[in-house]
Amino acid sequence: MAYNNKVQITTFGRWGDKTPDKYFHGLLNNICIWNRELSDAEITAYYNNDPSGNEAGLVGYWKFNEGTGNVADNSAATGGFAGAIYGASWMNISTQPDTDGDGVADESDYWPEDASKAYNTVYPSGNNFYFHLNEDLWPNFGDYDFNDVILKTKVHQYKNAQNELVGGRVISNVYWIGGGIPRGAGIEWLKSNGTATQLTYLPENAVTFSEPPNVQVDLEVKNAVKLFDNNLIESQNESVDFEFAWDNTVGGNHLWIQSYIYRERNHEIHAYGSPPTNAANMALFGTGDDASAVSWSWTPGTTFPVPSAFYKSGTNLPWGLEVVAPEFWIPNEKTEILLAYPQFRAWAESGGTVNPAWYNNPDGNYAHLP
Ligand SMILES: [Ca+2]
Ligand SMILES: [Ca+2]
Ligand SMILES: [Ca+2]
Ligand SMILES: [Ca+2]
Repeated sequence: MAYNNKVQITTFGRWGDKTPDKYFHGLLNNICIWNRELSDAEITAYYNNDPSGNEAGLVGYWKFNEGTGNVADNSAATGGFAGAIYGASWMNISTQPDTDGDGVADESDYWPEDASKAYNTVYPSGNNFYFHLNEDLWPNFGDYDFNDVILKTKVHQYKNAQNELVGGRVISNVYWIGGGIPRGAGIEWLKSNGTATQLTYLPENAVTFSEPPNVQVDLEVKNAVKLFDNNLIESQNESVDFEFAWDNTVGGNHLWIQSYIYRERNHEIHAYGSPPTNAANMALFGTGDDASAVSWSWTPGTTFPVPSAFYKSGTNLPWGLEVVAPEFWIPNEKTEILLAYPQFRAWAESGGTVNPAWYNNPDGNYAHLP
């Protein structure tokens, strides 16, 4: 890849858009930028031996040998482009213990005695949670109070010293139960293209799970678990906490998780645009108020764009939603979410472009905290 000399700012260890959770959790050293394509032989040579700095085409070479201060000098002979350091700290790897020998110093290693794992990233970041809201009367709107099952969740992603995804952890709490029907909840794992605009079905056992109480591998669906099976309505305030292992040779380094509830096992309700699992009763789609597609393929390797054509009404209203926030005001029982959140309808019907922060503006006459 040729170096683009029109780039205004180049950032290492962080996405350029400054989103706070998009940081590289690891060590950076000897970063080179070349303005020409390297041959395979050159790549091998520079993998084994650092460049001297005056090689043809080497325009950026940050060795990070300063060891102190806020500037990383460019050691390429062409000079210029000293780097300003923000929010990173220096580490002298020659003096840092690395107990498990995975190449990540103990101080930076979330598992200093386990060479298979090094970094843990928690989503969503900070004091935010995923809130998964569900209306259990799909395919009809019914009371449309959207409070029948609300799960509050954090997802951890584990990476190894090579920054490859190797597993993670799900901690999910039953934040609210506002309906008597639901029997269980589920989570299905898919491969993502990294921006979650394209998802891919994985072959069996690409993801494997621990099964503490209230968590069971779903034998009908590949790479999925059942939570609180047959016991969801008695489980308010209860939590599940389990780990999963991810085979990155099959699934790559980006995952996507979709949560859903079910009434009878084949009556599934998913978030807007998420497809049903292969255990769902497809005859329900396109009935009542639902205007979804009516057929689908779950073959491993099948890739599809999201949002897909499922779980939406003719005017784009959903039956399941994901909100990222520190807390969520619950629509009062039998009160339409359209009343509890005055900005909701315009948000949903616009496809999410209008009122993107609708969930921060409940009407306290029609909504409450738990
Ligand atoms: Ca280590
Ligand atoms: Ca480790
Ligand atoms: Ca309801
Ligand atoms: Ca309800």
